[in-house]
Amino acid sequence: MAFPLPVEKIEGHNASFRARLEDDYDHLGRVLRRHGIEIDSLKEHVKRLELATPTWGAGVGGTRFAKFPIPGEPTNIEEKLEDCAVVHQLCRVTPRVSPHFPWDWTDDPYALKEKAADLGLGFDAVNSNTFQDQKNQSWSYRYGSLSHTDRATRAQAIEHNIACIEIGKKLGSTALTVWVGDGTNFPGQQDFARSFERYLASASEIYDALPGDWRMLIEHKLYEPAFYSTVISDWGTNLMAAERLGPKAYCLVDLGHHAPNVNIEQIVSRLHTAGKLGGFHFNDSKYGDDDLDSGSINPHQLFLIFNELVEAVQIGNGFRPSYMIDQSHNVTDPIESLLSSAEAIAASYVKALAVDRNALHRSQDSNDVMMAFQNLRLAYNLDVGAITAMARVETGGAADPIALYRESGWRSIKAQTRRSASGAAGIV
Ligand code: LRH
Ligand code: MN
Repeated sequence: MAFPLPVEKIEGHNASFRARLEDDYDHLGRVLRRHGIEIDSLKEHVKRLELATPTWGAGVGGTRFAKFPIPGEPTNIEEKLEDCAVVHQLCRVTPRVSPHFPWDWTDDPYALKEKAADLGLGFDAVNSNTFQDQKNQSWSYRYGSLSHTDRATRAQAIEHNIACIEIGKKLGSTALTVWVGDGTNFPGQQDFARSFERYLASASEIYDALPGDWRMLIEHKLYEPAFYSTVISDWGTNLMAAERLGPKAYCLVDLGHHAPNVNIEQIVSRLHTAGKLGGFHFNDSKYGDDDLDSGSINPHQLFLIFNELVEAVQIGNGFRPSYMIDQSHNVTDPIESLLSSAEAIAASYVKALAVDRNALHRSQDSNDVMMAFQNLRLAYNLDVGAITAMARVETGGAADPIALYRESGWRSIKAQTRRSASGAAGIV
C-alpha cells in the first residue's frame, strides 16, 4: 500500500502545527469537560467515521450549459482513484469510493480492486445509470427505464443493474444504489400508479439478483430530469418501494433531492423509525439539486441531520447507514472541495455527539422549549476544529489538508502527465 503523497511532507507539516493544535485541543477539552464531555471520546468517534467519495466528484463537474475542465484533473477511473486516495490520505475519513457505471466501467474489476487497495481505498455502493443512453444501446431511456411502458426497455435497464451487481461483487462492494430519472414533463403523459407498479416489478427483479449480504439503496428525487412528475419523487414513495421490495431494500437520502425548506432531518428520523434508512448522499443546495459542497450553504441543517443520526444510533436496531458524498465541483479543484466537505461532515458529526442528550431529553419531556433549543445550539456553536484536526494528525492525515494539498503541487504535477479532460457540458 503506497499513499500518493510523501508521508514525510505530512509529518513536517503536522510538526509545524503541533504546538498550537495541542493548545487549542487542551482548551476545548477543558470547555467540554465543564459540560461533562470527554474530548478524547469525540476524537475516537471521528477516527471511526467512514465516508465514501464519488468517483464522479473527483473530476470537474458541469451543468447543462457548460463544464470548465482544469489541467491535471482525472480523466479515467485509475486517475480518479489516485485523487480520492489523496483526499483520504489527508483527511483520513474517506476510505471508500462509490463508482458509477458505465462511467467507471472496467474489463478487469479485480485489477481495479487491487489498484484501489494499493492506494488504501475500498469500494462502497455501486451506482447504476439508466438515465443516459449509451452508444449501441438497443432501447432508449427517453421515456424512462425501470418504469418504461415497453417491456424490452425495462428488461435492458434491469439487465444493466444486474451487471452492476456482478462487477460490484468483484470490487468488494455490498450495495447497489438505484436512482432513476424516470418521470414526465406533461400532465397525462403517464399514469402515476401504472408507472410506479412497472418500476416496482422491475426493481424486484433487480432485488432478486442481490447477493445475501447486499443492500439495495433506492434514491428519491423531487424533479430533474423530469419536470412535471418523477416516479420515485419523495421519501414516502421511496419507503413504499423499499417496504414492498423486502428486507434488503433501503432508502437513500440525497440532501439536494428535496424541495427548498423541506425538513430533511425529520425525514431522516421517520426513515429510521421505519427501519429503512440505508444511506446518504451528502451535499448542499440553495435552490434545486445544486450538488454544492456539504455544509457550504446550510451547515445548521447538516448538524441537525447528524443530531438525528446520533439519536438513531443510540436507539440502535442494527442501524448502519452508508455515508456517501455526491457533489458536482464546477468551479473549485475537486480535491479541495472533497477535503472541505469531509471536514464539514466530520465537524457536524462531532457537534452532534457533543449534545448533552440527557439534558435535551429532560428539556423536551418538560416542554422547556428554550432550554431544548439551547441544548442543541450550545453544541452547534462549538468550534470543534481541534478535534477533527487531532484525529487526522493521529491517523497520519494533515492538520490543514487543503494547505498541505496546495503545498504538494499535486494538480500541477498531474497536469504534466494527464491528458486534458473534455469540455463537453453535463455532470461528468
Ligand atoms: C441524481 C444523483 C444520483 C447520481 C447522480 C450522479 O441527481 O444524485 O445519485 O446517480 O446524481
Ligand atoms: Mn445522489
